[in-house]
Amino acid sequence: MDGTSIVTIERHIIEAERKYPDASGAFSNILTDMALAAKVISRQVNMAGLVDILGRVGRRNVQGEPVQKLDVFAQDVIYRAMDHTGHLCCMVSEELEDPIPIPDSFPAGEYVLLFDPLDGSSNIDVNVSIGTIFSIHRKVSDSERGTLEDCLQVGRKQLAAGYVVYGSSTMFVYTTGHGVHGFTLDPSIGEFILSHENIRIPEPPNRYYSVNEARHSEWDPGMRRLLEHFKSGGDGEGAFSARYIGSLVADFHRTLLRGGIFMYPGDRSNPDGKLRLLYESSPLAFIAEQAGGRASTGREDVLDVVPTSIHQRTPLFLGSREFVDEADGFLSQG
Ligand code: P6P
Repeated sequence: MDGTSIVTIERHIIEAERKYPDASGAFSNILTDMALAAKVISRQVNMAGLVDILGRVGRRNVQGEPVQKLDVFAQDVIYRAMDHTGHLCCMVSEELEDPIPIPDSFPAGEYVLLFDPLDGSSNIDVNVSIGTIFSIHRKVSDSERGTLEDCLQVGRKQLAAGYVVYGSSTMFVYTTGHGVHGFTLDPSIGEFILSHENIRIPEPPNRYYSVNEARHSEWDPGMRRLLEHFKSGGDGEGAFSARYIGSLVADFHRTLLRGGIFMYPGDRSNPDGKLRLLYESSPLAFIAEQAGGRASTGREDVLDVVPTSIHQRTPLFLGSREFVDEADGFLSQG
């Protein structure tokens, strides 16, 4: 690629806005602001080994998990990038129990941002890839300042979804319902450059299954049979390989680019599993479907789940359509 054919994320978003009348300027600005926040977080994550920002803050987040300093930093960066823009009516973050209002000193807008500022943070101090996940909905209530109704919307109504993976390189991947597009950060110019246009989950997919098998004894019989099915080679197109990083964004990014299935099932102790619906499973499900894949709870499409609380969890089977369909088949047998 010669230097003149660089497509930055800002250019890509503007060109999409012109191409698709449903993408408004405000909506484009939210995506651009998220890209800026991602650059700032990326810099801090990549410095983590050098600067004393590792280790636990000593507090626990609403999930009862120890909070890492980078979690706090990422939360603050996204909040400050968004709170004053006049595009949002409220926000939801994994780090905070209640919806985040827009300060009265700033105008409110027509969109809702739901995000996990730094997922997989337990991997920070062992240098495993971590990520940010976000989802954008349009405000549906009559209230100027956003309400719970605006936050609890079914995934199929998402306007946009995306994630940032802070790995060997930092990538920003998003969809607005017109395909999935990936941008790689060039730190030398501080720009996200289009590197993966119109990502499609490969067909035939690589035969990877991705699950924490340590929970096998807690699983329902259908889940145990499903794993045996994959271990024995599935429907006979060749043996599967196990791949599990333990960082959702990294496991999903591999699944998106190579195919396979990522699974975080419910079990006896946690019937709804561990992963959150609104700001983890739902945005990744939107991306997976836009890339030709599927996302299921094991009983229904993730995008059809009607939320009842902002931090609710859901079982998640995500990736190549044929493997997710197989998962539904085994899990429906109970
Ligand atoms: P387990 C990381 O803590 C996380 O929230 C996700 O990023 C990841 O997919 C999952 O938990 C891993 O959970 O139970 O396998 O350690």
